[in-house]
Amino acid sequence: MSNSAARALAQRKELAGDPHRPHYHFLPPANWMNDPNGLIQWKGQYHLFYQYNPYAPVPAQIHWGHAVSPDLVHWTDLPVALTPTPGRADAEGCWSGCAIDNHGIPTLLYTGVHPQVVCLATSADDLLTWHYDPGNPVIEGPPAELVAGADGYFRDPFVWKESNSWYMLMGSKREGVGGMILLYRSLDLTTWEYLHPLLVGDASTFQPVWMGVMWECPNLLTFGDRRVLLISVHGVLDTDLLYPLYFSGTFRDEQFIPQTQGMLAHGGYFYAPQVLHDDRGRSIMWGWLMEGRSNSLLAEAGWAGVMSLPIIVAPLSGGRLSLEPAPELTTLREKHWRYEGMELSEARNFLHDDSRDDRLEILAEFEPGQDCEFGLKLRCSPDGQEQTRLVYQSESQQVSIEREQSSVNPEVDRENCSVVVEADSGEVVKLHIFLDHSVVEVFVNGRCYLASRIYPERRDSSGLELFSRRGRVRVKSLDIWHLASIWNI
Ligand code: DQQ
Repeated sequence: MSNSAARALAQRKELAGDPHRPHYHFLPPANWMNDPNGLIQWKGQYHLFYQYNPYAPVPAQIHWGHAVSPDLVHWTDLPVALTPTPGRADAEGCWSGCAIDNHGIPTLLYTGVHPQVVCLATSADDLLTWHYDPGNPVIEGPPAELVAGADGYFRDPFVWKESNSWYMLMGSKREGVGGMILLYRSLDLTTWEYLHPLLVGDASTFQPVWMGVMWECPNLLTFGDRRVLLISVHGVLDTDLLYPLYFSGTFRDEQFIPQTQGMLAHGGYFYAPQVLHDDRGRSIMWGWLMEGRSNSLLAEAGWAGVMSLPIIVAPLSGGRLSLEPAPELTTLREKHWRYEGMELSEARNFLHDDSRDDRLEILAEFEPGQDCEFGLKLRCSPDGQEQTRLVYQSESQQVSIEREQSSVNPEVDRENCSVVVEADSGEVVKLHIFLDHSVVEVFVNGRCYLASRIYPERRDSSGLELFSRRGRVRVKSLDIWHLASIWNI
């Protein structure tokens, strides 16, 4: 075992006992992680790079960490891929970017800082080590006509090949107007021509959500002639108002025409998504799940940041998106409980008492009655002092995560969050929940994804209960699985 692999294993073992540390989600051996980067399938293996500070659980000295997987679920730590290097354009950080296959040459395009520029690196050993291109930076900054406001907001290259040209999207802003995605073109990946803004937001727009003042981490997905632009919205600079949006439309003659838009994820913790296209024609997305606790708690814990589950993205009618957990995750299923045809009411709840467990997959299908409100209590202590509730309200069609009792620790986030999930009349409400210690991810009817963080303090906060707050609800089926750890530690 190499020195770096041995060190990674030792760090993972050291942190394995932390009750908040996830066991089937990818995260670095220790310290700080944020955006997924450079996602690519190479010779059948899935490569995940990520924004990484190997030295402390804080966003500084950003490297590109690297891991590889045969199945989207089990990961092997590889050596750090990019390191900020004095005398280079990335001396102060190797910020986000992408990976492409340039005629068999693995190539990264990423943000060097500061100032923010585009750097290129290539690999000659199947992505293990990377060579910084001597011609860097390949783009020295935003176009002249934008430099007034955009300097310092020019990052996160996304590159793809189309009709014999390479195209690049860059995250930026238009001063006084809003977020902006810039479009570039190249024939050789080293000389880039600025074309025009691909899309500009209007910071005075608040419907369906505020468009923010700066747009980061663009991805353009292709589903036939349907194109989906993903962006991450920087609400107000340097605050934590961050959320991912998608625009569904067409890309023709180097113009993107958005037709519909929406929130890509809910809950306030999923950010900076990136998508990989695999050899089965799937679009597989990961996002950074931020932490929801104080910096002092993060310093004490020694780690911060978790990668979401792999999510299969596909188009739905009306410009919406299908969002489902990758089916490979079912290989983690161990003990299974199944219940059918239960009836919930205010007087009758259901306590699943066989497994007090922090690592569960739950698939619940409900047939709600008129004007009812029901849900699940997760990570529930026997006396209910700590509990996280996932609640569905039939009249408003709202799914809410209620966290005010999720922890007795005042230093962690405990706000509630709600999202409306239009359900066709009579449609079964399907809640597909993944609980992994401090991570909760919920897929609602395969088209709404909510991610949150919870940090219960009590070791006995591991109960699961179904309840009705109002009205009668039939539980068509309830499947519960204990999930295995992906780390052999
Ligand atoms: N994180 C990176 C930037 C990107 C931001 C720096 C999004 O490249 O814009 O770590 O979370």
